[in-house]
Amino acid sequence: MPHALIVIDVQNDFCPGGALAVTNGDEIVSGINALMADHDTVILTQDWHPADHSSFASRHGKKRPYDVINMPYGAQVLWPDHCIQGSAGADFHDGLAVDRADLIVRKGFRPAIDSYSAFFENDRTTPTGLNGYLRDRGISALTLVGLATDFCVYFSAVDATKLGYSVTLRRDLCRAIDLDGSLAAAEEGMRAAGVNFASGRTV
Ligand code: VGL
Ligand code: ZN
Repeated sequence: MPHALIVIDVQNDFCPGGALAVTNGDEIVSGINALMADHDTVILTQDWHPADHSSFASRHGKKRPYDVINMPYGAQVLWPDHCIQGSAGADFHDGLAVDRADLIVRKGFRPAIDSYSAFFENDRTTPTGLNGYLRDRGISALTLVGLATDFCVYFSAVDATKLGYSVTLRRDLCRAIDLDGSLAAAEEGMRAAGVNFASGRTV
């Protein structure tokens, strides 16, 4: 059964020194590279925002990063400016074996809507096209790794189970932002959705 590895947002801005740094986000890179060899298909996602993206606190007057606002599609956390299209922060981590990727899915490029999940934007209905790609390739089992566990990895994993994929999360190859208990909530949400947790080898 074809099995895809989906590597979520291993980009400079989510690594130490980046605009939205995830603690120890860079620790997972070599383990992810090693895991690529075990998969038929490797897909990378890339957070890819225009400079005026509506998820940036800087676009909302007095709002601060990590405040939550209501957008037409629901609640939205506001972030520091990050992963701006073409910037060094939007590049993949230097150590990531990008050449191994079959497909790179960019997301979050529409100014008015954020996109955490690799499958749907934050209105939960606009597809990215990844589901069609996987179906066309006959892929039904996915392993997810990357950044951040409690946002983009979480939304991708839950959407994948809803779409009928068998989903395994390699928790050791993910790192979290963890805002106000968001990691515990994400883990509970993934467990409830039927995501398989694999601690895997330590890397
Ligand atoms: C992410 C916040 C904003 C992520 C992306 O990759 O988890 N989090 N944009
Ligand atoms: Zn983003």
